[in-house]
Amino acid sequence: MNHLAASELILNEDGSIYHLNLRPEQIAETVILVGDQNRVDKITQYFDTIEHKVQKREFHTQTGTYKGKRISVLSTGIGTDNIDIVLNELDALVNIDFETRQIKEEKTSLNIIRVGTSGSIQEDIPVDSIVISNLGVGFDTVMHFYQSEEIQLQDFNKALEEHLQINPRNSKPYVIESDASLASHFNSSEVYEGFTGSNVGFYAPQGRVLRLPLYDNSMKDKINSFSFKGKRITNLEMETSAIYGLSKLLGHKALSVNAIIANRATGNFTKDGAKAVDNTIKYTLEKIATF
Ligand code: R1P
Repeated sequence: MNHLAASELILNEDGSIYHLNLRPEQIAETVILVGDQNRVDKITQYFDTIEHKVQKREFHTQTGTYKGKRISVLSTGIGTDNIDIVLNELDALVNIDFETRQIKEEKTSLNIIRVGTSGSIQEDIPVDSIVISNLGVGFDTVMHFYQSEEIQLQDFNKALEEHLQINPRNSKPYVIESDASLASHFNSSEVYEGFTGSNVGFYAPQGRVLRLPLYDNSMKDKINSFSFKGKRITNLEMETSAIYGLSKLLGHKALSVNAIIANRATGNFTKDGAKAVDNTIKYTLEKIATF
C-alpha cells in the first residue's frame, strides 16, 4: 500500500496535522464548521464539557460534549480554498494512519455541519431566518481539480450553464446535494429549504458594486431567476459547495445551515446579527443532539 511522503501528508513535530494542528484522538465524529474563528466559543458556551482547544492561523478548534454527544467545532476562515485544507485534513485525521502513513482499510464517516452566515437572494426569505441547504452550487474551482463529475448533478449543471451564460474564462458552476439523512433530520417548518450558491469572493463574485464595475451586470438577476426541477437558488455564501463536494468524495455526511443576515433582493441587513447566529447555533445543536 502507498506510503504518503512527508511533503504530501505533512505532520507537525507533536504528531498533529499541518494546518489544523490536531491529532486523531482530538477530533469527534460530528464536526461543526464555522467561518468566523470567534464563533467557536459562541457554540461551545453551550457545551457540558470541553476537552481540547487549539488554534493555528484561522483554524480554531474545540472538542467537547453537548448533551453527552461528542462534537468538535472548527473555524475554516473564509472561502472554498480553505475548505480544501480543512476537509482533506479532517479526513486524514480519521482515515489515514499517521504512524504508518497509509490509508486505513476501514473508513470512518464524519457528520460535517456548517453553521454559517449568508445573504438571501430571494425576497421571501427574510433576514434572521435559517436556511438549510439541500443543494449547493459552486461558482468556485475547487471541485474541478478532483475527479468529481459523478457526484455532480449534471442536469442542473447544464441548465445553469444555459441560463447564466457565464463568462467562458470563469469556472463552470457545479451542483452537489447535501447528505439526504442529515437534510431530512434538520428540515422543519421553522427553517427554509435552500439551494445555496458559493462564490469565490464577496464583492464582484456576488454582484456587489462599490467602486469597480462588474464584468456582467445581469449575473445577480440571472442567478436569482434560475429555476430547474422546481428549485431556485436561495442564498449566497462562500463555503458550502466545496464542503458538499469533498465530503461526498471522501464518504462523509455534510449539511450547511446558514443564518440569513442580509437580503440582497430587498437591500435589508439584520439589526441583530449576533441573535440571528445564536438562534441558528441553538437550532443546530438541538438537531445534532437528536441525530
Ligand atoms: C463573508 O463575510 C463570510 O461570511 C459567510 C461567508 O460564507 C464568508 O465566509 O460565512 P461565515 O460567517 O461562516 O464566515
